[in-house]
Amino acid sequence: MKADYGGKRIDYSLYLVTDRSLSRGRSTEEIVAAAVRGGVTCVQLREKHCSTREFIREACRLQPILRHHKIPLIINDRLDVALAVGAEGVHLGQSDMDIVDARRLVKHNMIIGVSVECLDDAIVAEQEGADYIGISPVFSTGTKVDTAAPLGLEGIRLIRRAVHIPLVGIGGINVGNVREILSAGANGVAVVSAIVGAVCPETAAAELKKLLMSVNEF
Ligand code: TZP
Ligand code: MG
Repeated sequence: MKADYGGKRIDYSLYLVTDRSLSRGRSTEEIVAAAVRGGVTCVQLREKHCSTREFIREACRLQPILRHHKIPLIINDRLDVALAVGAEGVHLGQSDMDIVDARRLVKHNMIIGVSVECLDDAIVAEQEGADYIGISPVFSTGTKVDTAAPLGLEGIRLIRRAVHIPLVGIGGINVGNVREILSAGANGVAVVSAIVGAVCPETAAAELKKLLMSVNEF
């Protein structure tokens, strides 16, 4: 489940993606701290509506918690924010900065993840030097409205056969289907509502973690 990154081992198995709108009035810091106690292995700060300053402040608030547990912080969309706070990585969508341009700026000092919506995107992402791929979406989800058609488990299998870098499924993942995602060939699952929107994010993360670990035992 762990992938090499410049000598560092990155565990993508339980990848939390934040979302203020689902937080039920709790702070992102609070949600992330609980999710870390529950066992998440990677955290992406995803801010779509706040100012750049607030994005940076939020990232700085998460860093002590994540660094204490050696959990990488990945910044969604914004390489400038990732660089400003010294985050471990950036996650780029198909309309964000090109991987090649991002890599030119950060060399191999930062993880670069890319969302892909089809097999061809995945092949290109690997060729261009992405460190991991987010398969988006695997299942339909109400959390993100502008998604492509769900790729399903067959999409994961197809991409797994074509690329070698770590794959993380995202979209509609919960305790009912988390095991299938790994069995189809993904290295991890990225979840928003299943943890952020849970009454107890710690318990929700712990339940997902337990199920993920049970796949590895076989
Ligand atoms: N990218 C593709 S689907 C998605 C993102 C950010 C949202 C996934 O949310 P959920 O609640 O885990 O289905
Ligand atoms: Mg994006």
